[in-house]
Amino acid sequence: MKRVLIANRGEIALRIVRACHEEELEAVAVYSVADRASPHVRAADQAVAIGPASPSQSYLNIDRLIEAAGEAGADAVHPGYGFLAERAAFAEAVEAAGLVWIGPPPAAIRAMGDKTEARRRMQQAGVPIVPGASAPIDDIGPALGLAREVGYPVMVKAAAGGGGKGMRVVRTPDELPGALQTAASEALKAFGDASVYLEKLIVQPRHVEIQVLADRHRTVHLGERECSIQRRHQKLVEEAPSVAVDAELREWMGAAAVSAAEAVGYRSAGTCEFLLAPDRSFYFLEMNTRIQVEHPVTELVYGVDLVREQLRIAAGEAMRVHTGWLNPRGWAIECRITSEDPANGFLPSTGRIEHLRIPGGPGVRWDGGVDVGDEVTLHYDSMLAKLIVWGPDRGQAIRRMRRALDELAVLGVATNQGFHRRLLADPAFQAGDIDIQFLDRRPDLAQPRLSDGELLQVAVAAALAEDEARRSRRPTVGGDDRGSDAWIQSARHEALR
Ligand code: MV4
Repeated sequence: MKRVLIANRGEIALRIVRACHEEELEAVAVYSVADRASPHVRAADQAVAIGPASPSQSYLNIDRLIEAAGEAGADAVHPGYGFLAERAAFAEAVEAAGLVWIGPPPAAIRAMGDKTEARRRMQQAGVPIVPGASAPIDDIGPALGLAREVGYPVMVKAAAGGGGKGMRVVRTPDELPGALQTAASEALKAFGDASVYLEKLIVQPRHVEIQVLADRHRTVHLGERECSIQRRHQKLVEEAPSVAVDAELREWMGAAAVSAAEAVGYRSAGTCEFLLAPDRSFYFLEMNTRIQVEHPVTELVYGVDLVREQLRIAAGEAMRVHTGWLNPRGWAIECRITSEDPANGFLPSTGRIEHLRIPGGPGVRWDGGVDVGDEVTLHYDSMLAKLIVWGPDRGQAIRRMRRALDELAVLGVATNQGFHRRLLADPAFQAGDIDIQFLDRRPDLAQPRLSDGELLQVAVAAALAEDEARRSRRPTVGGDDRGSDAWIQSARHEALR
C-alpha cells in the first residue's frame, strides 16, 4: 500500500490525509465543484475532481470514485464516515477493482446493517440485546403477544433503520396497530424497506458506545464514549470515559463489544452502540462499521491513533496496541462546532467564513475542515469542525473546554458556539447528570442569555469603553472582568495599537 484515495471531504478527509502522511503514505483527495479549494484538497498530495456539488453526483458516485482511484494510481480507498462508508456494495466495488478497502469486510457491514439480523447474530454470540423481536413483524396478533410478553412501553423500529427514523414509542396495546403502520411507511420512505420489529422501551438510558479495533490476529476494545448529549439523533458533545462506567462495567461492556465484532468476522475500527440503563444493565443497539466522528476522544484517553491503525490493519500489518496500555488516562471531551443557529431551532446557516480564530494551547485539538474564505453551503453536513480537549480529570477537561470555547471565534456564519458555552457552564452537565433526553428537558441551553436589545447595549458600552481606552492610550489591565472573552481581548488589542 503506497497511495490512498480518500473518498470523503471536510474534516475527516483532512484527518485521514494527516494519518497517511504519518504512515508515509501518499494521500489522494477527491473533490466536488464546491470543494475545489478546501483544506482537504490542499493538504493532499494529489486531488481528483469527481463532479458537481450535489453528493449523488460526486461523493456518492461509486463508479466515478473507482475511476478516480485508477487515474491517480491509488492502491487503497479510505471511505471516512457518512457518504459510502457503510455501503457493502462500495467496499465490494473497491475490492473488485483490485484496491485495498480500508474498512471492515463487506459481509460484516451487511450483517450489521440489517438490524434484526444483527440482533439474531448478537443473541447467538451472547451479547445482551433489548428484549423483543429478532425477526420483522408483519401481523398485529404476534405483535400484541410479544409486546405483552416484554411489557409496555415498547418501541417499534425499522429493520433497515438506524439514526432514529421509523421509530415509535407505544405505551398501550391500542396504540400498537397505528404505530406499526406509521413506522412501516416511514421506514419504506427512508430505507426502501417497510420491515419493522419491536423491543421493550429502555427508560432514561444513556447512550454509551464501545470502540473496537480488530486485526487478523486479535480484537480489542478501547473503552467507552458517552454520547448522551444529542438532539434529534445528532450528537453534539461526546466524552471519554463516561461518569456512569467504572472499570468493572467497562470490562463487561468491552467484552460484549469484542464478542459482537468477532461474531461477524470484524476487522478495522468499529463501534458498538449500547443503551445503558440507570440500573447499570446495558443492551447492544447496533454496530457502526466505520470510523466515527467522535473517535478523537478515545484517541486522547487511550493514546492510540485509530486512523493510523486502520491503515496498518488494511495493509495486513498487526495493530500497535498492547494489551497493557488499554486503560483510559484522564478525560477527553469533544464539542461539534456546527453552522447551526441554536436560537433559531438549530437551523443550518450559510455564508462565507469571514474570520476564524482557532483555539490552541495545552490539551487542545482542533479537527477542522474549513478555512477563512470558504463558503458554507447547504450541500453538505453542517459540522465545520470538532473542538477536542484532554484534561487529567473531568473537571479540568470541562474547564479547559470552556477556555478553548472562549478563544474560538467564527464570523460569517451562525454557529452553535454559544450553546456549547452554556452547556459546559451548566451545573447538571458538570455533575454528569445526563441521559439521552437531557437536551429535550433543557431548551434554555439553546437560547442566548442576552436578548438582541441587551446585546446591542453591551456592544455600545464596549465600543465606548474601547474608545476611551484608546484615547488615553491606556492598556486595559486588571479590572474585574475575567479577561477571557474574545470581545474584551479584541478591545484590549485595539487599545494598544
Ligand atoms: C431505543 C431507545 C429506547 N429503548 N431502543 C435511537 C436510534 C437508534 N439507534 C436506537 N434508538 C433508540 N433505541 C429501546 N428499546 C431509545 C433510542 C433513542 C436514542 C438512542 C441513542 C441515542 C439517542 C437516542 C435518542 C432517542 C431515542
